[in-house]
Amino acid sequence: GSNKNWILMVTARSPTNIAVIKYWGKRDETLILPINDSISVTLDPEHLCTTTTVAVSPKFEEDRMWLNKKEISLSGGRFQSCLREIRSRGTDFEDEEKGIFIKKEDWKKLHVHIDSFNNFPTAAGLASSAAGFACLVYSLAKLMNVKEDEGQLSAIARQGSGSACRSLYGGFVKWSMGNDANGSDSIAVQLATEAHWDELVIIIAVVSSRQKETSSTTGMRESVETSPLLHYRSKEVVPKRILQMEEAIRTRDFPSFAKLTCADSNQFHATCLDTSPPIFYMNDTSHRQVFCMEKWNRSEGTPQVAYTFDAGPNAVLIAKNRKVATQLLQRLLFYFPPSADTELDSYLIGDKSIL
Ligand code: 2P0
Repeated sequence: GSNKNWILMVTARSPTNIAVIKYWGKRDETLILPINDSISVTLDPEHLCTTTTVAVSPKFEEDRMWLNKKEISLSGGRFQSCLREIRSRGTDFEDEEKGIFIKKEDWKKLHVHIDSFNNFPTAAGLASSAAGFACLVYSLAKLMNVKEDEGQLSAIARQGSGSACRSLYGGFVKWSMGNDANGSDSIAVQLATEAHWDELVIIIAVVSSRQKETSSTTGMRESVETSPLLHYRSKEVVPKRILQMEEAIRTRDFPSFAKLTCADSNQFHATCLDTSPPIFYMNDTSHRQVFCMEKWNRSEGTPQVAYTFDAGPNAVLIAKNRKVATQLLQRLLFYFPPSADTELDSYLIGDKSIL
């Protein structure tokens, strides 16, 4: 129709995810294809999530995006890949009552405005790109009436940020590295829903909210180029661990789950140290937390808590159940007490804190 006074909007929310078998290293940097499979747990959307509203209108003159209320550039290759892939899959849309008729080829000409915000401090290095790109791709797909399933959308989110493909699903998710050169089979699959193992409690102990010094993208490129351990890990270690982890999740075997999670986090950080120049993501507080959890698990005779660290010093602790989670919080407060300059409402408790 001739009505140019319309605006179509979609809002979506995506949680972040925490890898228990880590992704580290790409075989293709543009398509973001990894050198090994990975497995993650998607967090509850109440706590660490991105909310994105996407809008389209004939009045918009260019694609624009705001992140946490500040305008950011969309010129990066990763944003452009996601926008291009979604636009090319848009289908016809019509709302007769409002006089809106959009043909599938129109999506390539119409401009979008994107408004995104994180409900957690972006600076805290808590996997904001995973939730961000998952949410961007999902909301754009809904807006443009894209009919693809989550698996195919995950392959698009992957081109925004590797770990983002795993945030399209809740529960336990595997990102298969795939074989195709074009990445069509490098997608996420859900292993189990959140209801399958709902006794688990995840606690994130924020050790530092400072921005990490080496970005994941740069870090993994340097590891691929210089670390012999990374190549051994991706070929010899991860394939076996993926099978063991799938089995541990399927049977809700917490001791196996915890041993695999901790071992994989430690090996990931070992590959960082094996990189030249070495990359240090964990700090002294992180190391003390590992020591504390190992000691507790050993004294109980069977693991109570799994720990895992990403590209930063913050500990992600997974307790066997609510009772253990309560004991864990008590231990954290005892061994890592909040300092005097506590800022409770900004999640930051001095140098060592609890989210
Ligand atoms: C993971 N990390 O599996 C691993 C473990 C950090 C340590 O995925 O370059 O932001 O955008 O694909 O996904 C962080 O890397 O990197 C990450 P890109 P991404 O969660």
